[in-house]
Amino acid sequence: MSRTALRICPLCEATCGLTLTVDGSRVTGARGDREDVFSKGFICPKGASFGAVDGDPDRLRGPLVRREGVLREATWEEAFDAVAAGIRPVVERYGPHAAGVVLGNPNVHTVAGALYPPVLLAALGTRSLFTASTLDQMPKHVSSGLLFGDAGAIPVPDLDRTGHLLLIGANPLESNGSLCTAPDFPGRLKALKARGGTLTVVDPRRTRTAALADRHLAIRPGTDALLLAAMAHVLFEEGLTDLAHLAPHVQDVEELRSAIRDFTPEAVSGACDVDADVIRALARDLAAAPTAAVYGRIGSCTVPHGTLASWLVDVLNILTGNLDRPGGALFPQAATDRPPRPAGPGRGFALGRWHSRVSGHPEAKGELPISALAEEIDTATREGEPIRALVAVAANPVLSAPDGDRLDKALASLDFMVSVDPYLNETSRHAHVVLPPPPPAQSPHHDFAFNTLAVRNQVRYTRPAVPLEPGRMAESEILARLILAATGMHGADPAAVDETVIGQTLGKAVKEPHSPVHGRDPRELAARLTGDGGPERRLDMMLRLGPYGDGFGARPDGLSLEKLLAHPHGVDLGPLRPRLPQPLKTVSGRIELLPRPIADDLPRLRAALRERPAGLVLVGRRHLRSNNSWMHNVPALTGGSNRCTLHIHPEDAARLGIRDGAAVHVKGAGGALTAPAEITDGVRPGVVSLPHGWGHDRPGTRLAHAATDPGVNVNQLLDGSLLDPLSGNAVLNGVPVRLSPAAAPA
Ligand SMILES: Nc1nc2c(c(=O)[nH]1)N[C@H]1C(S)=C(S)[C@@H](COP(=O)(O)OP(=O)(O)OC[C@H]3O[C@@H](n4cnc5c(=O)[nH]c(N)nc54)[C@H](O)[C@@H]3O)O[C@H]1N2
Ligand SMILES: Nc1nc2c(c(=O)[nH]1)N[C@H]1C(S)=C(S)[C@@H](COP(=O)(O)OP(=O)(O)OC[C@H]3O[C@@H](n4cnc5c(=O)[nH]c(N)nc54)[C@H](O)[C@@H]3O)O[C@H]1N2
Ligand code: SF4
Ligand SMILES: [Mo]
Repeated sequence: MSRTALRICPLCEATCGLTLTVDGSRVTGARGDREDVFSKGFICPKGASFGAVDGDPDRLRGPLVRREGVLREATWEEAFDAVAAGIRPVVERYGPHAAGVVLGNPNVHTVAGALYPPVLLAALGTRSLFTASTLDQMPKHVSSGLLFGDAGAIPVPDLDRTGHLLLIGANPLESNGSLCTAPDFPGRLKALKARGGTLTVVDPRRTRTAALADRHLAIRPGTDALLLAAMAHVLFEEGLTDLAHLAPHVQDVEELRSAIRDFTPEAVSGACDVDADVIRALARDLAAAPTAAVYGRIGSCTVPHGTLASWLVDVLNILTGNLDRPGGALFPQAATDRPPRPAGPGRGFALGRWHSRVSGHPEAKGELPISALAEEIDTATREGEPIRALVAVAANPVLSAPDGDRLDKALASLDFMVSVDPYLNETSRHAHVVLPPPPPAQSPHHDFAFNTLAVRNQVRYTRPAVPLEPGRMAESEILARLILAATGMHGADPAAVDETVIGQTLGKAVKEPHSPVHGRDPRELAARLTGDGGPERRLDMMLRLGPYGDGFGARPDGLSLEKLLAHPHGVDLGPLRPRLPQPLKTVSGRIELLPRPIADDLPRLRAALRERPAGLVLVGRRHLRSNNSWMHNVPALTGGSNRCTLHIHPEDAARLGIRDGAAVHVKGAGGALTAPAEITDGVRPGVVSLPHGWGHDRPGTRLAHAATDPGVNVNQLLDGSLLDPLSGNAVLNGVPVRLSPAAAPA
């Protein structure tokens, strides 16, 4: 007997509602939920393969513990015993920073990943935190921190209402969007065009997104900050700035004008490979559009000037009065956000409060660059102890971060490592303990992270579509037990972790004058929480304290878990609304348009005007049926055009004597690899492209299908030394490489 169940898709940032068909504990089908308040039935090929992803036979069914060097099946009790025995001695002997934590991308796609890692970090007290953010959007956090005083305040393009979208280094027709949660991003772009709006795409590749655009600029990789600075320059020079409603909230406009004086279109044109006339036209069109949004993503972040480019994206939105207005770029307000505090000066955003031990990289947002993880493990210094124990949750840095071969060796040298991961893969194979979470159908879902980045305010929650199979443990319980084991409380009741958080949060809330529960008794509030277990009680608490919440009775129409459960397809909270100045937490209480660290980094950008390395540079690409490093094990999602090939322009191929399909030797600073050439004018001359997340040929993994067509690890071409200095973000795009035809077939 089959039945249906709702489940929000966790496989990308679009957060589509799915209707699953379930047979026993097996998911046999997935279609778009037409009643979902946000996704309205949209689904992509990955979502449609939810059942295959969920039911992958290579998913681990129970914990593994290393005994005499070999990972063997064990009980949960043995596994957590081993965690406590592995981590505690390291922390006690060498201090908390000798225990590192690595958090990977899927943490933003699970309830457990949102609720427990912050507790783990606070309890452990380690500064050795490395996450996928420094392979991704850390530049945006830093620019938001500096501009708005809050690293989490990221403006989102108002896709459904804008008249003009300038899209930089993003390919939502493959990625389905990022830092802009929008189910059916492709449909929303088509709707923009249908209502007479314009779409401009800046990308060295002619992507499917670029093909949809009114104008496509095949920029030279890594030079977007120059292009955007020149656009800002034109706005000033031609008197096209108009801060409009923003004027009372912005400072340092004149300082900005003089700081970017020398970034003229003529000066940047040669570096960017974009005509000065075109840059002027881009700036004029942006200023003339009734509403417009500039939006930058991976291609604008994972480059040497990632923070400057991210800053300039918002600078352009501000100078044209498009920030915080309908049709421009707005700050979403999620249902689980903290209750909005009254507007006014805040504490501001600090960078570099501590530095990495080996290379002295500044922390950003409490994190060290993941590019430095290997050296923080394998290099002893006088400054302190290397990392000797590692907790990895949903992370595969051996493939996703630079120089996986070095990291591979470093991980093998650890005293202890635990991976919370459903797979035995390139990274988790080094663990002494592997704790596998259940498949997604057996987990609840709520998008704590992506609702703060969504193009429409809405809230949805789905309970597990399938009950936990015998022997499985919910990921929330795994993480709660891991926290206890790592912090000297091994064996305590995991529910205590949630109850402690609830007690602390409510205790704080009742003291805040702007909180809806100001002055009440936290124990009385805790007793009112509903929900099946700790994570649901915490969700209930956040909803009720939040901006749309019922305030524990203060606003009876407001949100609570109970109300959300009564609306299984979600609750629509309306279009994005202007919110300034409330989100600002800068020391001045205003938007600080030219923050000191940014001004100090401009000379480096100026130097880039004159640098034009000869030779080819490498960029990445994504495929609709992939997801970073962990979906190549699902037969339905691999093959066809989803292959690890080197895209190369016909002119470059001819010059180098490379034939289509032939093996090419690619050499970078961190290593070399051989991949088959795919000759295509989809990539501009001077640029080659390889996707990331491949290279599934290491021993000791359990990824049977992925191993049949392993591909190569593009990140082996990097040595980890190329970073955006302000954010510590890895440079993954615009990397110099040398090519030659390979002797043997790829
Ligand atoms: N060259 C190059 N490199 C890149 C990029 C690029 O564009 N180019 N992109 C970068 C970006 S944007 C990112 S975000 C990173 C991603 O890099 P990572 O953060 O390493 O993420 P994934 O590669 O997706 O690997 C996720 C891991 O989580 C596991 N996992 C899957 N589902 C779950 C779950 O529900 N719970 C738990 N606990 N684990 C789970 C998977 O088995 C896998 O081991 O890669 C980066 N690397
Ligand atoms: N199908 C699929 N979807 C995904 C993922 C996936 O792996 N597969 N990963 C998810 C994750 S973790 C993320 S962060 C998002 C990322 O979402 P997007 O940012 O949309 O990622 P990409 O599709 O890699 O698009 C980046 C584009 O930047 C271009 N580019 C490279 N260098 C430069 C440059 O210097 N300047 C400019 N202007 N462009 C440049 C590349 O050619 C590429 O087309 O996607 C998410 N969604
Ligand atoms: S677009 Fe993303 S969230 Fe929607 S079905 Fe596809 S993978 Fe899932
Ligand atoms: Mo990402």
